[in-house]
Amino acid sequence: MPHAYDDQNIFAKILRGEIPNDTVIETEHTLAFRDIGPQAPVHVLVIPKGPYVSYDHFAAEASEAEIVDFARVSARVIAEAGIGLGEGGQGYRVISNAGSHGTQEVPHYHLHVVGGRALGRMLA
Ligand code: D5M
Repeated sequence: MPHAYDDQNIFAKILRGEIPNDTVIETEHTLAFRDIGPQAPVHVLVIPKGPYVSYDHFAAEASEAEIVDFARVSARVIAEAGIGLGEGGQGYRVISNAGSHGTQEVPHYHLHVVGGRALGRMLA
């Protein structure tokens, strides 16, 4: 079954400029912005600008340019927050919830970048 994208989801509205966001990095294919309910000192969401629902949808159907840009922006978010191991940071967690079993709330693919404190074994 193909992935059905709902263009009324809140991240689609952010991408269209209909509601504000706290942007960290924006590129041609990718937007990174602060989560509205941060669960740690660093909590940034990285989203592709294209209409992808989930990790598997994005990874299977996005162009290589979109995928590389997404990965590089995610790395920049980590580096610029000072949490990356390459910068002497103490680490972080990246997580992507998908569908009902994954407890996904917003049906536009996003990566949570979380850090700045010891996170425990799972993100609550
Ligand atoms: O998580 C969806 C995440 O999106 C959740 O951590 C809150 C965040 N969120 C919801 N609305 C906004 C706006 N308007 N700005 C920033 N962050 C937002 P999920 O993985 O789908 O469960």
